[in-house]
Amino acid sequence: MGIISRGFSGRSREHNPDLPPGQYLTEDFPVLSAGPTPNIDTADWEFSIRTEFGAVHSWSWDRLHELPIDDIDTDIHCVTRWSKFGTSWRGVSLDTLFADVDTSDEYVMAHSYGGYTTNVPLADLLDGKAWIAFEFDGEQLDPEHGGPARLLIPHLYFWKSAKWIRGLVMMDDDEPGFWEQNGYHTYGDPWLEQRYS
Ligand SMILES: Nc1nc2c(c(=O)[nH]1)N[C@H]1C(S)=C(S)[C@@H](COP(=O)(O)O)O[C@H]1N2
Ligand SMILES: [Mo]
Repeated sequence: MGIISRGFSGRSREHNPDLPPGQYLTEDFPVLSAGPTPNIDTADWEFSIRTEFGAVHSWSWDRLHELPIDDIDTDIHCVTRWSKFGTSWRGVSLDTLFADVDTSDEYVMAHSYGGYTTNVPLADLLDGKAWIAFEFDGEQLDPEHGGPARLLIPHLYFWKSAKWIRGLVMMDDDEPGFWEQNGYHTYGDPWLEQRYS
């Protein structure tokens, strides 16, 4: 390479190449929830994947923790323009959870405890791109941030990372979830600034 962009070293962090357009960096971890924080006991918690054939694959809290657990170090980007670098999480890869799932559908609706929904293409959940995360910064995930467990899809705007995740339902068409019905972009790539539709 050897090409250093002009003025980079003298300019402020809006020119940081890891910061998507229109974003600013924050050290805080803002809480953004459309409703109250549900109180979910891990003894009652269950996560499921439902296919177009009616098959339901489900995991209790204990069964989830018997699966291989990944350490994830990633930047996150909220559509309200904050980004946070180098967040650390632990969770189970969606590749692991989809390993035995037979589906031809290409879209997924994520459903949360409390009723939140968000849509995502299946391809964006696979190949090491998404997790069911239950630890943040070495601690159990705080309920405000989606504990006991949330979806983590760091390459898309953070509204796609459904807190208090309860299940995924396969869909043959891309249908809008909660924010997508309210004007947010159907896909939400932060590098393309796909904020609103
Ligand atoms: N269940 C649920 N998940 C959600 C939301 C929500 O309101 N409910 N808000 C989304 C939005 S808009 C963002 S930016 C992130 C915020 O996550 P945080 O509160 O941990 O920062 O969660 C996303 N996941
Ligand atoms: Mo958001």
